[in-house]
Amino acid sequence: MEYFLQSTDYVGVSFWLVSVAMVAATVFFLYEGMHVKESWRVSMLLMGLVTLIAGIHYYYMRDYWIASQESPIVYRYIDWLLTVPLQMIEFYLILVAAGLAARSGIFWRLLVGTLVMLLGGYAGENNWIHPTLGFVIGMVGWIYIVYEVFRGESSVIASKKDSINKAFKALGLIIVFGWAIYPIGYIFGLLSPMIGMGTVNINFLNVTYNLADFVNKILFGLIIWDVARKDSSKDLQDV
Ligand SMILES: *C/C=C(C)/C=C/C=C(C)/C=C/C1=C(C)CCCC1(C)C
Repeated sequence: MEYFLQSTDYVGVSFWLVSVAMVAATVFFLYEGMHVKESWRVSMLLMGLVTLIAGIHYYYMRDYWIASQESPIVYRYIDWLLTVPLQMIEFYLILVAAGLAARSGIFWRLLVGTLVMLLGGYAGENNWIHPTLGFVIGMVGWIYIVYEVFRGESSVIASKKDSINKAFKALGLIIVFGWAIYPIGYIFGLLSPMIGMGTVNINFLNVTYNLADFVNKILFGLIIWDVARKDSSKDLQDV
């Protein structure tokens, strides 16, 4: 049982780095949110809330890991349960912020996909169901979200405005490639015995999840910040 971070604990170091990055990102998003045009402020505030919620959980996850050297499964999934839906709202909000007529059904469908994905993963990681089954259920939820973003109602609406379409596609790429880091962590961390790659490797699982959270919360927010900023300065030029 350790109380402090050890120099050999590279997983602990990754928890540490991400926890501090989340705090810094929160300050950045909240501050920058005050300087974009009004219709983008709620979007920027949401990004700040996502990194704030993640930051709080990371402080707990970090301590949990350092003390027990075990996966902080409950903290991790509570964090995801709160932050992923907030990011799904973002998809809906950027359409609204851009003045496009979007229906809230877009958000509700993305939420259903999120819940299926996270419940599958949670049940699998806790061994309530076979980890492989949990993985399959999680994949179904994820694929459904990808479908909605690229082929569903929201993508059709986004295509009506060029600048938004670009942002939508960029966020969509995060949902595909950034999010793919999570199942990679799950496969090589938890399913390794099933694919003949030795024993469960929670070091790999946690480092990979930590990297994924960094990309999918902070980079995701930076993309929105970039669109918001460009959309705001364009308006100033129009005046
Ligand atoms: C801020 C947190 C985010 C964006 C978390 C995203 C989590 C995922 C995309 C998790 C995906 C999973 C699968 C696609 C299958 C296996 C189980 C999961 C839950 C790790």
